[in-house]
Amino acid sequence: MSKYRIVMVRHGESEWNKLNLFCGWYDANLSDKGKNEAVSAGKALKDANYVFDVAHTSVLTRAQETLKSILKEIGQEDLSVCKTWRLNERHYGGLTGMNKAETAAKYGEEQVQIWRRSFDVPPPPMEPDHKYYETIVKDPRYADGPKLEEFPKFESLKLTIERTLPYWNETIIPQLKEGKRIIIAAHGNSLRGIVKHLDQMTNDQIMGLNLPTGIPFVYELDENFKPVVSMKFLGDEETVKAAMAAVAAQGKAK
Ligand code: DG2
Repeated sequence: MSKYRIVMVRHGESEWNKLNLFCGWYDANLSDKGKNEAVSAGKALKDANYVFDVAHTSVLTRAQETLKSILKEIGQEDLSVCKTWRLNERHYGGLTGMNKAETAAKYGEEQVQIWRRSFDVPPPPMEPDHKYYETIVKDPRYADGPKLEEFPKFESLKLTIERTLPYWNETIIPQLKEGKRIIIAAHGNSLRGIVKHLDQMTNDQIMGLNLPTGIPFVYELDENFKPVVSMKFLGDEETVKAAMAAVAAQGKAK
C-alpha cells in the first residue's frame, strides 16, 4: 500500500542543453524553451492539485529557476526551499563545456556513451587549467561544502550517488516520515541516482534511462520506502518517450 508520495523534476532545458554542451557544475541559465517547460511543469502539477510542504533543489540556477516557476504556477511562491550541492548535476570534469556531438565525432559515440551513461567510469578530470575550473571551485555557493580537499574534479554516476544518497536518507526520508509533501527539482544524473536507488536498478539498467527536461514525475512508496508506483510522469506518454529519446541522442556524432 502506498504511504508516501514524492514529486521530482529535472530542470527545464538550459542554454547549455540547447547548445548540446556537457554542463555538470557549470551554472547555465534556462533557455527560453526551458523557461516554458518549467511553467508547463507547474501547470501540470496545478491541474493535478499538487500542494507541497517543502521543496529541495541544487545550488545551480537552472534547477532553482525551474522550481521557482513551478511554485509560482501552483501559487506556493513562499514555500520553504532547501538548496544543496548534494542534488547538483554530476560533475562532468574535463568534458565540461565540450559539445557532446563533437566529442562523439572525435572520440567515438561508444566512448561518449560510456562517459555519459556508464555507472562507474568517470569522465576525465577537470584540471586547474580548465577554462571553468576557477569559476566553479571558487564559487561562494560552495562555502558550505564540499570542502576544498573533497571538491570533485569529476564524477561518475556512482560518485554522484555517493553524495546524493546521504541527503535522500538523512533529509528527505525523515521529512517524508513526518508527513511532508515534497518536491525535488534537480538534474538528469542526480535524479537518475535517486531513481536507481528507489527502483533498485542494476548498473546496466540505469544506463538506459534518460530523463527528459521539465516533466515532473511521481513516486509512491510503501512504509519501507519501496516504490508502489515508479516514475509516473505527468505528461503524455508519447511526448515523454520522444523527450527521452532526444536526450539519448545528444551523444550521437552529427
Ligand atoms: C546535463 C546532463 O545535465 O547531461 O551536465 O550536460 O541535467 O543539469 O542538464 P543537466 C549535463 P547528460 O548526462 O544527459 O549528457
